[in-house]
Amino acid sequence: MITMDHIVSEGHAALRHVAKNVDVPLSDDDKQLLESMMTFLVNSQDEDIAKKYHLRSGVGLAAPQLGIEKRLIAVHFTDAKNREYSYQLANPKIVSHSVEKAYLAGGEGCLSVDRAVEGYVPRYARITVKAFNELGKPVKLRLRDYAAIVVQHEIDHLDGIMFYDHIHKDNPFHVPEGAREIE
Ligand code: K1U
Ligand code: NI
Repeated sequence: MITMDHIVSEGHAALRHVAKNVDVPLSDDDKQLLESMMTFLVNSQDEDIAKKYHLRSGVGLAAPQLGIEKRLIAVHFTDAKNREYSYQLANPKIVSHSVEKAYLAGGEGCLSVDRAVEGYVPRYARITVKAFNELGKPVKLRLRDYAAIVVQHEIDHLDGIMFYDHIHKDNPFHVPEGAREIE
């Protein structure tokens, strides 16, 4: 079972490397890894389990956060419209995106960052992602707003990018022209 002990923190090289694509069909090891990443997210959102195992709550996790440099991510959350997003993805790729940007009003956090980092993190408001699911089936996801932001945060982990790399250096609360705030 994945716990916080398995999650690497800032300073670990895996968080700054470009991760490698995995073979499709997925190996049993990669399938198992995706499944345990999803179980971590589900557990982390369960008050009792999270308390028992000292888990920080997460909506997404990328393999490099476990020190594993593979292009695998899991996301699990509901958006403001109560739509559920629960995906295990291999080799995710943003194939198109909006010009419009969006950012979370409260900024972003990261399970690999044990400190609060203030500032807006502008990202594409809408993205289309191609990937393979846990069964090795190709999937195409059209995501917007919060869902688009979470998936971009996770794909960034596969490219060695941390959320604060996107924060304006001189004015962390700078709003790029036309960017939309998401509550
Ligand atoms: O990748 C990670 O470190 C997980 C991170 C993902 C993320 C955070 C903020 C914006 C986009 C993506 C987290 O899940 S931090 C925890 C979090 O945002 C959250 C947890 C429970 C409920 C609601 C949000
Ligand atoms: Ni993160």
